[in-house]
Amino acid sequence: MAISTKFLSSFKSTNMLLRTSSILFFIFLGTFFCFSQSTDRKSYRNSNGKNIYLPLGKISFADTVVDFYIGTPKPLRKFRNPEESLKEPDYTSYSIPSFFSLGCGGNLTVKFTDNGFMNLAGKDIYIFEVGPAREPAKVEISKDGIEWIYAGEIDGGRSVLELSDQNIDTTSIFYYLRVTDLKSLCVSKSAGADIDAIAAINSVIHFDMNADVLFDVGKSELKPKSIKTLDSISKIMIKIGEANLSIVGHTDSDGTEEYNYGLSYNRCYSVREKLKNLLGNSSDFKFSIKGLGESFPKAPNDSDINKQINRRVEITLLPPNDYYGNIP
Ligand SMILES: [Ca+2]
Ligand SMILES: [Ca+2]
Repeated sequence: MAISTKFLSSFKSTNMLLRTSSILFFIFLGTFFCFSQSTDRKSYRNSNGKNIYLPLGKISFADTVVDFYIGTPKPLRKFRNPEESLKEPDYTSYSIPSFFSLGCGGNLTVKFTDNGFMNLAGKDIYIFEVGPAREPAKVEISKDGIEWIYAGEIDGGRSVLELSDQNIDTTSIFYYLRVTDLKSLCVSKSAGADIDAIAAINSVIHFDMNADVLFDVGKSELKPKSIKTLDSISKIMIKIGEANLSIVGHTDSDGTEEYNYGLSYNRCYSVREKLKNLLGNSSDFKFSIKGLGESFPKAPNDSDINKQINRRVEITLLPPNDYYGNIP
């Protein structure tokens, strides 16, 4: 749900901006619900029979194919469907084409749409590679699909990545991942790495909400209309079941710094209380709230539109504390 500053600044009227933000937000929620029905299991078996635990469960998998290139020599035709690399792993045997073969030197770019991922404690990404030969591949990640960062390599014995190994920062949220076959084993019938699924172990779900949708100017009591938005978020939380929830508030530069710290904190407090109320006793969440006032603007506070961009509440679901406690 990140909306770029460039995109936002192209809007002429404040109302249009608000309306469009809301529409995009609900399209996002709709997308989420399509993908998150049914199961709450959080461990997925790799092709060696080992269970891989994903703290946020089913949403943690890559969701759409952005781009792909099939290398040469090419794999058999039946292994050339890149969609087979999405969602949960479903490999049963090598004869069933439930995975995507990159071909020698080929690549695949996927996007996570109902989750992002971060470099947090422990391993961060798991690639379910299958097939008789495990071909080495390079992995890169991106926040926006434009600027890419090297994230490491997978090979026959290692399908898991720790982003700290490449000194990747611990505050960015990534949404894109690219796997490129390294051309070292180009003879098998499924030439190139064979990808069944791509999982973010350290998945996060981030909502960047315009504060004007939730609050009247200078107020920290939620508008009646905001309940629909928070109710949608609480439904996602209930599906996840257990997570840490960070709520961070920001203001524009109108008013004193002290006033803005107070306002942004009080707004986070209202959001937390409402979410707790909507969740009831059905889930297990640990909340943290932080009011950052005007100290982290997204845009210079030099126009009404930019000020509106800066007035925001960011909600992020992260893997639960219990999970971090169990990391060796
Ligand atoms: Ca996903
Ligand atoms: Ca990590």
